[in-house]
Amino acid sequence: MNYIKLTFLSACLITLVNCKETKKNADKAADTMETEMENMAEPEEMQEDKTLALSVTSKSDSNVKGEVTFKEENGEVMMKAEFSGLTEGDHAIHLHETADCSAHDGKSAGGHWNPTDKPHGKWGDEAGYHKGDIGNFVADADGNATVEFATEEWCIECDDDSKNIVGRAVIVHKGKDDFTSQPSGAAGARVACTPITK
Ligand SMILES: [Cu+2]
Ligand SMILES: [Zn+2]
Repeated sequence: MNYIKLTFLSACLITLVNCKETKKNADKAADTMETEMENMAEPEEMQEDKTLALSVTSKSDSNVKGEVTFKEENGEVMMKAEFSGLTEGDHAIHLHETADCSAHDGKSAGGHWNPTDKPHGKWGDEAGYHKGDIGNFVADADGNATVEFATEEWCIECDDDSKNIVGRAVIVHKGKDDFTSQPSGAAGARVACTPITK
């Protein structure tokens, strides 16, 4: 008796699974495009250690908030930053030499990151520039700004100290970089900071 019951139950179960399988196959066909796209995304996901997502801390009594992401791909590092709480107008953004944002005024991050011992300047200038001299950006009337920057002169955790941005800090200034004043462009107080760490 028990054996018969069990057999019947098994038959039901198999039917159920079969039904499920058929439905699964139909779904699979419909989702072919999606599956293909997922497969294509896989190699990129394997490089996840080459992406840094950082949140800035407000400094010097500012209300600045924001996120900065760095992503290395094919020998290029792309930075994307989004800030809020800024004063309207121009602001300088640099990489400073030390991943330490502990000081109230952000001075613990040190001077501009300058591994190649060049004068301060505008990025790409023949007269020289620091590897941290990203430049200026504009905040809108609401105090929001998006900054995008990409360069092959940086890397994320490579062996070349003149390129590795890990261990540095991102600093946003109250004012504008004049690209000439030494050693840091006279951009004023440091209003946001984040250490670049893994
Ligand atoms: Cu700076
Ligand atoms: Zn500089």
